Order: sequence, then C-alpha cells, then structure tokens
Amino acid sequence: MKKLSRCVLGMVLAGMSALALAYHCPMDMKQIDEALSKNPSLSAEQLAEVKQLRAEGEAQHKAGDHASSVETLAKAKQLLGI
Ligand SMILES: [Cu+2]
Repeated sequence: MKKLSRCVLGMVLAGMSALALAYHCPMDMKQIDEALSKNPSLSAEQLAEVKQLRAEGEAQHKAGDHASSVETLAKAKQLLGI
C-alpha cells in the first residue's frame, strides 16, 4: 500500500514537472496581475519595472521561451514580494 502510494506520487510529480514550465508563466502573470491590482506599496520606479518585466515575460511566453519567461516573471514577483 505504501509502495503504491509512493509510485502514484512519483508519477504525479513527474507529470507535474513536465507540465509545470508551460503552465508556469500564465500562473505567474496572474499572480503578478493580482498583486498589481491590490495597490502594492512600491515606488513608481519599481512599479514601472514590474510592469516592464511582466510584459517582457508575456512576450517570452508567447514566443515559446518559457524558461526565460519564468525567470523574468520571477524577478517581477520578487519586486512585488510574492
Ligand atoms: Cu510560458
């Protein structure tokens, strides 16, 4: 029983990591949009940077460059503290 559940868990994790990258960007963008809609306490400069990174990440995602997109969006999330 224990063995089986570990096997199922392994399969779930393997499936998730394969899908994670392609789904990661829209998830990150959503989180960034949500954070932005809550009036984050950032300077105008930081806010502009977040928006720029958000746009850049979306462009990279649309171009199929999900790895770069996740990286770019991570920087925006870091600025937002999420
Ligand atoms: Cu993507």
